[in-house]
Amino acid sequence: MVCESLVREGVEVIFGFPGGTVLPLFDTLPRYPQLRHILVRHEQGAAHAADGYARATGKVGVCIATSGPGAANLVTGIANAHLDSVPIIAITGQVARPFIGKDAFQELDITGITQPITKQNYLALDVASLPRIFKEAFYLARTGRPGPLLIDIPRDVFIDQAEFHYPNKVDLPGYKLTLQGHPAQIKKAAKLINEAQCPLIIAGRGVNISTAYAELKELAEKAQIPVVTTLLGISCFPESHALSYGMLGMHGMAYANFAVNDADLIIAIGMRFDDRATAKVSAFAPNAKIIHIDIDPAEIGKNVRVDVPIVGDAKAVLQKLNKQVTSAQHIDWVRQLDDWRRKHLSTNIRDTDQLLPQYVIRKIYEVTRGEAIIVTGVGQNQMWAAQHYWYNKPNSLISSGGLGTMGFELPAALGAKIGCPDETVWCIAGDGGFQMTIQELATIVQEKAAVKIAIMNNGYLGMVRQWQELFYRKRYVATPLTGPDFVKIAEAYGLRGLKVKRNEEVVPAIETAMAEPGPFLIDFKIEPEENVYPMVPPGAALSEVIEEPKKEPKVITDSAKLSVSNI
Ligand SMILES: Cc1ncc(C[n+]2csc(CCOP(=O)(O)OP(=O)(O)O)c2C)c(N)n1
Ligand SMILES: [Mg+2]
Repeated sequence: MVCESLVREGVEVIFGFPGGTVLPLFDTLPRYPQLRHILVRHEQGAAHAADGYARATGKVGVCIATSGPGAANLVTGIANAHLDSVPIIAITGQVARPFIGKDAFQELDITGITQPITKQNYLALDVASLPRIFKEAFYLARTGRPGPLLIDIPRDVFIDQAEFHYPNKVDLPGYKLTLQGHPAQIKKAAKLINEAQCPLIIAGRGVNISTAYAELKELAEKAQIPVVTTLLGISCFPESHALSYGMLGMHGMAYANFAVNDADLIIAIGMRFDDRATAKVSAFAPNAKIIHIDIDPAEIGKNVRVDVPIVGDAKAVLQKLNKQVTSAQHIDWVRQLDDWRRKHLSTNIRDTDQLLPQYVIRKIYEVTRGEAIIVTGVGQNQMWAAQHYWYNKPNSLISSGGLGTMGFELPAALGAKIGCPDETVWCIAGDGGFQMTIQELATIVQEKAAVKIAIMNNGYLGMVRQWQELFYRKRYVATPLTGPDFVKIAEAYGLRGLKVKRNEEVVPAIETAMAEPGPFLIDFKIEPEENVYPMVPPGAALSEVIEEPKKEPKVITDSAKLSVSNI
């Protein structure tokens, strides 16, 4: 029933790891050759791979784990998908029904544990309910605001029998979708847009999810509205476009942050005003009215005041909104932004003999001609990848935004490559994050997934070290980090690798990686204490962005200031 349901839902790939309670399911898998099972080396890798697969393809990612420790190992990956609205379905084994509640061997209340981090979860106590549960779960994963679901199946349910009836539709009276946007709200929004002198679009992951690329472009071009994006909104609007002003937020472009500060109208589309994007909320967009388009009504007014909320799917709402927006120029406003951009070139790279991570990322951009899917870790490497690769292809950045999960990079890159075998997939890893899920190199080799890996090896938990440098008087507690010889590690796992220490080696190494038919690893020994700039210090407003390293860094001793913005 499980396999049959997966096939009916069009599933082609499952990332999993077996164990006692899911053995009956694994035993059935060979009868379903349509379902490609990929054996990961740790269940966290299965969840992240399903996540990367889902983000890259727009399909639902599926992962399987056994009860107890297997299910527990999925939790970080499920939480990660929850925070970034990624549709994945996790199937877990559970102890047999008579043992539930007895602390049986490998029993864990995984539905209890994942209740706050799933869109919905199920404990399937009746075999006949399985088709309905699967139908519902896939429907919920795909519709509205996507998210993770978990289906927990006791071992004896797997081996029970019932007739299989796959429902044609779901019956979920409590699940109401608002997709079209209220016409009166759309009218109000159009009026504000038509009257604005300094309008600014902030586009988030919702635009990527709803594939509202053409609609966003039409709005921006028709009314000449500059566009900035959140981290997860990157690539929903071509960064080469004259109206693109990059990413906003803590490590966003200075000119993007200035634009938010001076705008008289913010049109926020499919973004949730995360604190890394808004910085100090009370000082966010002080001069602007705010239109917020989001599919999830719970996001409206959650973090910032909103003048015109529109609940709906970004694509559907923009289609209607565009009809009511009149053509405009906003010449002075656009000129002002261009002026800021000229004076505050946030993507400048120092000319130096040192191997700078920004330079490495820029060269990956140049060699791949901006056509790769980039999957990042978390920390400095992530911010450099966001800033110095220019994303012109829709949906080409995969990154852990909401949860900020180190170790996401390698398994998510595997998932993206499995889902998009014809695309070039580069994994930009931190030396810390890479060591958290390094074991998935074995999966990559076993599956012949040609992932290209670039480790930004600074010998530090770099982003935390940067905070210690700036805010804790350079006390580098627990951030210096040794690692193995990553090239030897690669070879031991069965893929080729190169170590790069000098600028002139960068491009040849990237080209070698690209020419290799299989996976390839490059260990870039980057400048250890390079920092990410621009930076809006924790607690500061977007307009207080620091562009250059200060000689005497301001030390924040007030721990309350840090508490809202933990790394
Ligand atoms: C699982 C997890 N643990 C801890 C953190 C806190 N954290 C954020 S960035 C960072 C440093 C990451 O180091 P590395 O992977 O080497 O990347 P770098 O910043 O050096 O590029 C840490 C520890 C996290 N985000 N995720
Ligand atoms: Mg590091």
